[in-house]
Amino acid sequence: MDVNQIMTGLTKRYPGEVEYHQAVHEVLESIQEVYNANPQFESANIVDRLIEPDRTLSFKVPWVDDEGKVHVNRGYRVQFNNAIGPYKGGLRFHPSVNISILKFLGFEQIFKNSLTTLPMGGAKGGSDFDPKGKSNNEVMRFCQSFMLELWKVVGSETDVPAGDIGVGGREIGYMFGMHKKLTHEHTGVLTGKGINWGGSLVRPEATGFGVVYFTNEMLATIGESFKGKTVAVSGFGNVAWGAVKKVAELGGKVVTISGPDGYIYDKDGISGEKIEFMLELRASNEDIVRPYAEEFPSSEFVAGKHPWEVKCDIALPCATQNELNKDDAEKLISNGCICVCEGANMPCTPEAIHLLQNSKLLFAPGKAANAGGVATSGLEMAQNSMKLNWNREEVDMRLHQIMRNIHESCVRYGKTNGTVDYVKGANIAGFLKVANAMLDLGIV
Ligand code: NDP
Ligand code: 2IT
Repeated sequence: MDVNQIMTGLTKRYPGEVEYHQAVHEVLESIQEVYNANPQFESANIVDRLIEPDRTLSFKVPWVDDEGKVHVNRGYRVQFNNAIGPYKGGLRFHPSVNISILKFLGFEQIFKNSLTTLPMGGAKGGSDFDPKGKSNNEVMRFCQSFMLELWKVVGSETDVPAGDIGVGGREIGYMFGMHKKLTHEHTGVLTGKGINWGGSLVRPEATGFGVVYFTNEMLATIGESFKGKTVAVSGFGNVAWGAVKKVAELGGKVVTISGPDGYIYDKDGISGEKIEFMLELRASNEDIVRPYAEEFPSSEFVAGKHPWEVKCDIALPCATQNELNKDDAEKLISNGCICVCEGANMPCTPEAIHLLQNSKLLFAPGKAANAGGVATSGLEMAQNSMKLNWNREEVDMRLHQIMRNIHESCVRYGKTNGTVDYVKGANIAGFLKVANAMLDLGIV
């Protein structure tokens, strides 16, 4: 495999799809050694077959607002690879959504899902619909219109979407309701469902919990833990909320959360009722964190900035892609940070990752660290298939074990000169399972 040549071809075929290029480049760089050492991969041209999605669907989503005005958004589903199981991956509703972002997310999802050890292929979808400021009824009508197209290509054994930015339990409910009406079936076609209609306990917290379980495993390799550590978190959505909750439980002190308007610094730490307040903030449909500072006097709001300038031992970026750049990495390093673990998908820029890895602090990529969300989606699918529900302890125990296993796989494939390159480890471990499955299945 010649990474430069492949990247030149990809960039020429899909000009301007920068996030997609970024994600593919990172994976190819990490796997090239293993790929080139196993000629059977090249004989079956696994690399060209892996970087091209199986199919990319785009469709029109018309909907009517509360004033009777008609709007049109774009909807997408990128079904990337189903070698090891049905397509699986979230739906993102955010005005920034475009095909490049969904292809990057779908591509990452292939390796992440493979790492979970559960039978799930990779996919992603969503829309440039902006839920901000929309009424409940507007969100419902949008979700229904979105599903009127999506239902043609999804199914519990075909493609199982879930949530991501802008898509939580409410949106999954409206989409599931429409799917049920169209198909006459009550089936596990989506995950992240409500607990009364097929959902799994722990799924809402699972991504954030998983990030913290994974970070704990990393810390243990240097004889450390969360106890007494200062932790900076970005975002205030689903992933950030779960992460803050678990860090507080393990004795760490989370001092920041952030939104698109800036960040909150809370010197006393974010725990107890403050964590529940995050949920209220998120549900307000306003998408601002500033009200937190008005509610809790121990905190201050810092407008228009990222939290990475705050002195911390551990940083957990949990908001969105490319939110932690080279300058941020420099600040973290000079402030003595010992571990950066990605809760969001691709939150660190390539330059930031390079710096963090060279500085020898612990760094883990999202596809390993945030896999607890989709893993618990896999556990929800398993419960749906059995028509049984596991209790909270059972799901949490399985999630915890999966995160330990992912950490072990990263160590196994990423160990170099006494340290662990978690990026390399995650990419190689995720790749091998999918590539070997593709070899077994022939050229399809
Ligand atoms: P949510 O919609 O619940 O929260 C995302 C939050 O981050 C929003 O409040 C969003 O605000 C905010 N945000 C967006 N851009 C920025 C920014 N530049 N700085 C600070 N905050 C920002 O989404 P999730 O918590 O579900 O997703 C967060 C990340 O985790 C994403 O990268 C997602 O792909 C990833 N992820 C999610 C999983 C899940 O199970 N939900 C699983 C694995 C990964 P606004 O909308 O106004 O931009
Ligand atoms: O990025 C992700 O892994 C998710 N948004 C969760 C996907 C899922 O299918 O649960």
